[in-house]
Amino acid sequence: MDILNSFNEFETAALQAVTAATDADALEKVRVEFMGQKNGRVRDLQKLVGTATPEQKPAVGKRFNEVRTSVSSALDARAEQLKLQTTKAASDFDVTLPGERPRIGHLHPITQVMTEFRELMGRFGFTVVDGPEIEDERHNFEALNIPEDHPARDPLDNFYVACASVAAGRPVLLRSQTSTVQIRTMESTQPPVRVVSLGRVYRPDTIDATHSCMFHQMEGLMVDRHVTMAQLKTVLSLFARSFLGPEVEIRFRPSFFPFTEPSVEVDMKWGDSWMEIGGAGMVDPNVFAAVGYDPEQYTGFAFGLGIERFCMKHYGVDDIRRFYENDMRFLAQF
Ligand code: FA5
Repeated sequence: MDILNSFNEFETAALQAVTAATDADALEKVRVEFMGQKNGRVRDLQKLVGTATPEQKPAVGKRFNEVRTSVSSALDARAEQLKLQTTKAASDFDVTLPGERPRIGHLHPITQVMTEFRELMGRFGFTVVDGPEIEDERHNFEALNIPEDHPARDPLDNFYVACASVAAGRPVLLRSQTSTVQIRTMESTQPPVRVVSLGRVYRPDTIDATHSCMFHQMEGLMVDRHVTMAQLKTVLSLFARSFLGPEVEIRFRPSFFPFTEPSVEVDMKWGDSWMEIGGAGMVDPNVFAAVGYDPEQYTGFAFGLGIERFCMKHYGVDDIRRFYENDMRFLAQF
C-alpha cells in the first residue's frame, strides 16, 4: 500500500536525521522539519490518513501512530544523549591539573636599552624630548648648517619620501639623524636647554655587521652660558661608564660635523680595535643663528650616539642584524 510506504520512508528519514544531529540546535531543526506542528512533514502523513479507504483505515491509523511515537521517542532519547555528552565534556575539565603557562613576551633589547639611557641621562639632569621621523630639509640639513651642495644631502644617501609636500616644492625625508630634534627644541625653547632625544633614523647604508638602514640614535643637547668641551667629555665618559661598566675604554678623536665646531668622534674599545659609537662637539654659532639664539651669550654641546652599538657591546652581540631578524631564539635571551 502506497500510504504505508510513505510512512516507512518518513520514519527511516526521520530516524537517520535524528542520529546525525550532533548538538541540541541541529536536533531542534530535525524536530521542526519532521514533527513541527505547523509545517512539519508529519502533517502530510496526517493528510494521507484521510485518503485511506474504510477498509484500510484501521491499519493506516495504527501505523501512523506507531511512526509518530517512534520518531518522537527517538528525538527525546537523542536529546537526552546529547545533554549527557555536554555535561561529560564539561566534567572532563580537571581544575586541579597545572595550567598551560601563557607565553608572555618582553620589550625588545633596543627598547630596554633606550629606557635605561633615558633613566641615566635623567640623573644627569637631561629631560626627554621627541621629534618626528619624517622631516623637512630645514630641520634635517639647513638649520644644521649643512649647505645644499653638501654630500650628506645627496638624494642617493637619504630616503626622500614621495608625497604631496614634494610636489609643492617642500621635499621631506626620513630623518637621517636625531640632530633634527636639536633644532626643533631650540626653535621652541629659550636657554638653558638640557635635553636628550631617542629614536629611529634611516640611511641607505650598505648593511653589514655594524650598519643597518634603520637604527636608533640618542641625541643630547646642552645650551647655557659657559658650557664647555670639558663638560661634554665628562658627561659622555660618565654616561658610557655608567652603562657599559667602569672598565670601558672611551676615546675622543678630532672630526668634522657642519653643526659643531670643534667636533669629535667618540670610539669605544671593541676587542683589539675601536668602534665608533657617536659624534659630538660644541654647537656651531651658525646653528644658534638659525634658531635665533645669541652665540655671543650662549655656548652648548651636542652629541649623537648609535644605540645599537652600545646594545651590542653591552650584551656581547657581534652582528647588528640579529636585532631585526625577529628570531625568538635570539630575542628570548634578553
Ligand atoms: C651623526 O649622525 C651626527 N648627527 C652625530 C652628532 C650629533 C654629531 C651632535 C655632533 C653633534 P654619525 O653619522 O657619525 O653622526 O652617526 C652617529 C652614530 O650613529 C655613529 O657613530 C654610529 O654609532 C651610529 N651609526 C651611524 N650609521 C649607522 C648605521 N648605518 N647603522 C648603525 N649605526 C649607525
